[in-house]
Amino acid sequence: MRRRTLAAAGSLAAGALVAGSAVTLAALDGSHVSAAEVTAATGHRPARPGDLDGDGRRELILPNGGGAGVGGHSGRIIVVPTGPHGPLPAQANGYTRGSLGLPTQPDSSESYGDVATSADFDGDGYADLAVSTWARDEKVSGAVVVYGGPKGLTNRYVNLRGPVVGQLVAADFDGDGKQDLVAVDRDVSTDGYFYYRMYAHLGAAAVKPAVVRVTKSVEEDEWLRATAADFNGDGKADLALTFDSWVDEGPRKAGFGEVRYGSAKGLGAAKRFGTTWPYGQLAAGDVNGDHRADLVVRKYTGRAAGQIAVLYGGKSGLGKPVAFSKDTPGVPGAGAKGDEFGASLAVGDVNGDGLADVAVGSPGTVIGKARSTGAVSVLYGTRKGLTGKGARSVNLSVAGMPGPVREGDGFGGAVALQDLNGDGKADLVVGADGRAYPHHSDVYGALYFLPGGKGGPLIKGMTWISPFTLRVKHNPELGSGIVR
Ligand SMILES: [Ca+2]
Ligand SMILES: [Ca+2]
Ligand SMILES: [Ca+2]
Ligand SMILES: [Ca+2]
Repeated sequence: MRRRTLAAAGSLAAGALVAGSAVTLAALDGSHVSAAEVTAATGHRPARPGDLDGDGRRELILPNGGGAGVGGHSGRIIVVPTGPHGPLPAQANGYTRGSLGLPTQPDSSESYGDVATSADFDGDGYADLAVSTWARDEKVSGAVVVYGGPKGLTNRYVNLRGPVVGQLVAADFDGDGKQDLVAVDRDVSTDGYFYYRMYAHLGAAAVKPAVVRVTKSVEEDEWLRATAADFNGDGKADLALTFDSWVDEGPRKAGFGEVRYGSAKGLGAAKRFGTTWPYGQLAAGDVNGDHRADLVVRKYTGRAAGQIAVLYGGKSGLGKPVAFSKDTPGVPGAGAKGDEFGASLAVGDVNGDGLADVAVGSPGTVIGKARSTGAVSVLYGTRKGLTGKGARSVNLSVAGMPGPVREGDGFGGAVALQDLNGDGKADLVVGADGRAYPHHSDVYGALYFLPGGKGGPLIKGMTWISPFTLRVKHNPELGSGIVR
């Protein structure tokens, strides 16, 4: 029924990941709540998401579903180790299904690593990685969880068979101190509905998922996206989903957002938070410091410049959407047609004041005469909520960034706010999957790491990650996604 080619689905799925998957604050809250419990049980403290080798600093993990692997394996995950100054691209490793010892079906249509998320599922002090995998053989399709260890990813895994995964989200939804995994369908099922699968307290063995129906397919090209955070502050993570649908890349025909609150019995019934806005990408974190996570979501505006909305968490759940755009006072630049403000979103505390901030990608932004060069805006959290005041904007023409800008760079097609240098402030990572290089005909893409600081992301201290600085060579789609 889906008409999109696999290649396109792969690259978009990786892009979609940016927006959404598991999260920053909620995941951290979840780990915090559970730490004592799990420590008592196992003698270990669960690792933060992304800290595969348990050294206290998370790695930069990149989906590279289109990356060529060895021995006929298509797709891989790239793990970039980190140090006190951030990512160390010269020490990066690429992991294919074959190199991890996962079940394979070497086949040109095989795909692995389009989407992924990280959490310490077995609570052993090493973060683990859930990765999507697709092949003609259904025994190989679905997702796998690869466990971490002192040297990073190990060859220990569990295979979670299922349909093609559009997104993976990890959080503790039932509050038992163990991380749960939600796998969202990429495609409509044979009965015409979209589902998600919930693997409760996954641990070190495969568990039978609860299969939950979300919505009926209405058009031919549709996305179901998800993120998780504790919006009502009851210590259990909640699942937010958005659905949007369109025909021939035209305006979205339908869409909604919904939230399902976590409870000891798992996720509750869906509550819609918008039926008039088609929503898209989403991310979450505590923007106003009231210990309840807030949801940030893209509002589709057709060819218009783009908007995002913040729905603040409260005792009884999410509040009403409050909109922000490039035209919000204080936000640099002015909204222009085709900017795609909100095409990627990330939430994290970049200036270290204890309140989460929001990074918004606008990969369609024109810089000078170069179309779709792209920009990223950073808006700050305050006790009164998100503000445009003091917002920053970064693009490849700014002094200190490795320009020159070129048409189609797509800077900001992916963003993440993750503490990669371990100083307690979230660092900004920006993907530019359209970045081409002189004298190279292929488009490889690039990523840019900007450390967090008191004044926001610091261009001084930038690390450039490209096919030329990364030990893993030849990376089409580099910068199309960043694993949460
Ligand atoms: Ca683990
Ligand atoms: Ca909750
Ligand atoms: Ca809040
Ligand atoms: Ca902040």
